Amino acid sequence: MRRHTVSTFVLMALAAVSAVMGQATQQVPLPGSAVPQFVDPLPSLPAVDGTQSLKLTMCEFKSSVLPTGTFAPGVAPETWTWGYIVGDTCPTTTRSSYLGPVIVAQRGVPTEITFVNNLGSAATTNVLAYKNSVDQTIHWADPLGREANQCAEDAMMMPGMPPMGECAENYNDSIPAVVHLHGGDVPPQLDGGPDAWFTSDGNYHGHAYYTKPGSEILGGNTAVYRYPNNQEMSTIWFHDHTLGATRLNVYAGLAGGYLVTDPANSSIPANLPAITPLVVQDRSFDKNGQLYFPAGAPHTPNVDHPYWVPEFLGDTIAVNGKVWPYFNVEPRRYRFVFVNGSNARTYEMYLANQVNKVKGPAIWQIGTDGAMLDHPVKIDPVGGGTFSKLVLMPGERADVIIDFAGLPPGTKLLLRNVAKAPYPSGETPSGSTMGRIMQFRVIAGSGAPDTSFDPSTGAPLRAPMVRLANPATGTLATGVVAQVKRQLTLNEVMGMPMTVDGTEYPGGPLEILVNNTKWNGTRADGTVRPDFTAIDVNGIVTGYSELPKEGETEIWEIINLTADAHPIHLHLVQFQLMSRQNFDTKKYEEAYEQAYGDEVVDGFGPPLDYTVQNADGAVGGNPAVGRFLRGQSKLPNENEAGWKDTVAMLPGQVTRIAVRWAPTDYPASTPPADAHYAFVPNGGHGYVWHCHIVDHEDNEMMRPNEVIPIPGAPRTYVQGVDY
Ligand SMILES: [Cu+2]
Repeated sequence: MRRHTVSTFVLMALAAVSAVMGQATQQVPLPGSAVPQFVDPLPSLPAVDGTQSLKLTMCEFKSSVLPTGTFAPGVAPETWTWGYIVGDTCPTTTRSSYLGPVIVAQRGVPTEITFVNNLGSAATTNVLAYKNSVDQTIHWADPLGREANQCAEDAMMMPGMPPMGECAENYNDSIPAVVHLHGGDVPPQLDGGPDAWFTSDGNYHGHAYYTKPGSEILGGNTAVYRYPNNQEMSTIWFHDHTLGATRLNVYAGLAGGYLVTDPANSSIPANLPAITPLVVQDRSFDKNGQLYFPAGAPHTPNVDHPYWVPEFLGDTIAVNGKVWPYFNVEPRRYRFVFVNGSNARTYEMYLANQVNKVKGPAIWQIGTDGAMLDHPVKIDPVGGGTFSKLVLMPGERADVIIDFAGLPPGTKLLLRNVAKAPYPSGETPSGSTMGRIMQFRVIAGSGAPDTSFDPSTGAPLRAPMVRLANPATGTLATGVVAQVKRQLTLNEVMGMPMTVDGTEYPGGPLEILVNNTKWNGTRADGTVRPDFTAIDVNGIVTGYSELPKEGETEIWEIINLTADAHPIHLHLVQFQLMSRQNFDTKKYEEAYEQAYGDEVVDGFGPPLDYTVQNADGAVGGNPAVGRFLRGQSKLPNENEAGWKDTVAMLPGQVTRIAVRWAPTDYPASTPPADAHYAFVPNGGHGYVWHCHIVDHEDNEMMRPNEVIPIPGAPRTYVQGVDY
């Protein structure tokens, strides 16, 4: 392994870095073990009517995130946060949650939302986690126009050398933000992609910024999006998606719920219990109760990126914006929608009695990211096996029913977490802290019979969903033909270790990539590979490699060459998991290096021509993985065998998904030329696909894709008219 000892020159630069870091507001971390549990109730997230036009303002305000008594007895601590506030007035009093509302939209009725960025400036923000942690050495939404990304390029050209000058400083100007509707079936202009950001002072915009024509008069800190809501009933959500800063904006609080209801679909039981959303997010705090991101206090510097950390893992767990809350339940059925809104933490969840440790009741999953399941799936902690825990990686949701019937009032249940972090082979969470998510307290019920939908009867939840994949065989469903197969890799790029003052620093991850390709698809010299398609969006050229055709079905085989699991998320579409299969990583990596000819060049794309099919008939520019596969294909877990927009891709495995670039409810036999969207799915910056570990997404584990529309397809949702 290459290793170098730094020169005096670099040591001086490092001293300069320390001096600059010293200017940041120092934060002393508060250990999670010092935070009291189950003191305050679960905040409820207000529902707002999405059949009317809405205004959501991004505001800075105080929330009572930490429990009462964390510092002084009986006093609720106050934490500076950001959030989406309904209306145009930012709160001046402390709120119970930083999270935005749950927008209840209706299928077929568009929701027009005016988003206003009122977050102010990084120079004056009270959210220290943001102020101290914006990293100018990663490719980010730099409002000061350094689109050439000099800091990032310097970091890449001189691996192992610490960034210098302004590259090592925190950002100090107007805060950029943009809103993405995660799981939303929306035109690309409304996707809220990473380059569609706009600043709070209205002066700076990413090159893919969009607002409804005619709304420019509202000012440059505003974007008006009119979502079509044509999709099936789904439990989606919205959150920030700013290039290279999403991890900080979401960490500060910019997320909310979005429910697409489908009252016209009479196959969905009418007696499902009302939804209680449960947004699970790990957080850390300083001794003043302020949000703490690891860069905010002395830490082992990553010399390549002074403030970015490969995976943020907090030491407390907040649900709906409150750390370790309790929730009172009557002995009857409840419907919860879990949202893993964490930066990097995976949860493996089950319920257990807090006193006698008896496991249960079971969690019945009734819906996945993008639609209802056909039948409820029982996740029984007593049963063992793969279905004993509800596993959610960042970005995933689960629509569930839990039946508390038969539990005596006074019973206390813990929602436990046993997922290792980083997932799946990191540290086991402590049973007294990160092994606990929240508490359910059983209180006396009314005694009236529970007439809500009973998942244990096995009754259907819907008319059977369209199947692209057959969950019993791990192959495409009968009658489904894939027009394209892609094999794409997940790669981690390691920095060079270095020695400073006799102390050895590991190089650490420099960036994490999909298909060994940078976000903008260009090489270090700014050129686009000949096998990529250069597209100019408002003067910025990006190299695209995924250009799927609307209506076509594709198989994506994602080859995970890293040591961690990654929740891979595709915008626009819901897809279906086909299977996962182990492969010989060592032998495949040898073939990969050989295909490169000499040494793999990090960030230069796949080793071979992307557009040429390999021996497995797959494009993507990678050696065929087929001959390196080992063992049987693993079928999806029953509760994953539905419409997903984010799915866990484990290390050492190839994960296969079936993606049709069309709405979910066209019959599987629909000819590609007829399976079209209501809008033209093309233009702007297109869509993106990425890892939903937000720290990874922020450091290049994301690629744009452009959908090629079906020519002449009828469109009922028209740009310039409807949005
Ligand atoms: Cu990742």
